[in-house]
Amino acid sequence: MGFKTDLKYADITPKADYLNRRQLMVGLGGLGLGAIAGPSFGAGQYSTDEAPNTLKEITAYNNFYEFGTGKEDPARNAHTLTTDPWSVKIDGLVDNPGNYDLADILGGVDIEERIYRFRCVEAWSMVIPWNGFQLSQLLNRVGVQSSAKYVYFETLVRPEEMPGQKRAILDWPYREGLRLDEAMHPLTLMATGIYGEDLPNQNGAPMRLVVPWKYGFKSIKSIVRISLTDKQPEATWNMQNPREYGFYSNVNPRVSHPRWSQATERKIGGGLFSKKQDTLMFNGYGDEVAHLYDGMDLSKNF
Ligand SMILES: Nc1nc2c(c(=O)[nH]1)N[C@H]1C(S)=C(S)[C@@H](COP(=O)(O)O)O[C@H]1N2
Ligand SMILES: [Mo]
Repeated sequence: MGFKTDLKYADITPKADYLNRRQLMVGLGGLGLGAIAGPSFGAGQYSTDEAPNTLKEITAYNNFYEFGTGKEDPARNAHTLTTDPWSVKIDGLVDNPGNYDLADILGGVDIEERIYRFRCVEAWSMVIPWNGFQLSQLLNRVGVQSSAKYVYFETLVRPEEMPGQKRAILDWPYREGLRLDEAMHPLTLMATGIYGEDLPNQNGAPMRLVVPWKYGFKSIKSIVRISLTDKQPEATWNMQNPREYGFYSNVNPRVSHPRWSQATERKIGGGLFSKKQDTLMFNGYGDEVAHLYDGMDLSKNF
């Protein structure tokens, strides 16, 4: 039959490609062309040249259900969280499992600035200048065993300091997971700061994941456990409502959420009358990540 039932990234590349070239200064640093690329902040090979949101916007409008479900709740409530001392249990299919002190983790990685687009599944977005390290650096250090296929992450459970956890809004701890190749991708960041300052509590202090081509809920905050597994791990929103939230949850303007379109998004901070902007395939990171999903049908939510 002449009907095309599957949709692959190549079918939709021209537009995504064009937008991508414009918005990502891919490789400029490596080629030494940074100087003639015009004004740019960040200028790393993975940073967007779009204007970042203000620190106020980034820290006043959050999703962090451990501190309440309202967008202003995290800014109001997250001051109660103690982030020092902080340790992360790294276990599962690794050569060097253990409880790693935050300082120990930070001592073995390179902190960079990454200005990333950030797209929530609720159809709002921001541009955020993170500081952090490539997750691959930490994983390489602890030694991923060849049988590992996925990485699992957990947020702290401490209801005395996280008032949202006194109610079973979600099945705590907040959990997330990535396929190992996604976790090892150079775009995948463990963020420890914003605008050169320590990460504010409401943004997931002291260490949170940032996966810019996926919907924001994959970017789990205040991480206390990283586990290498050979089975697809549990993920909070996927478990809560698998029909609405897939395990992969790559940003995809062509696949509507069952209750709203994902074709456009509202950039926070644009004001009451700001126009919505088009949502980009893989949130604009298609050139970098589309190959991870070769053979997968992108006309479906998964
Ligand atoms: N532990 C935890 N991590 C979380 C969430 C949460 O409720 N708890 N919310 C997610 C969602 S839905 C989004 S959009 C982002 C929001 O990150 P931001 O507040 O730094 O913008 O965090 C994600 N990580
Ligand atoms: Mo979100």
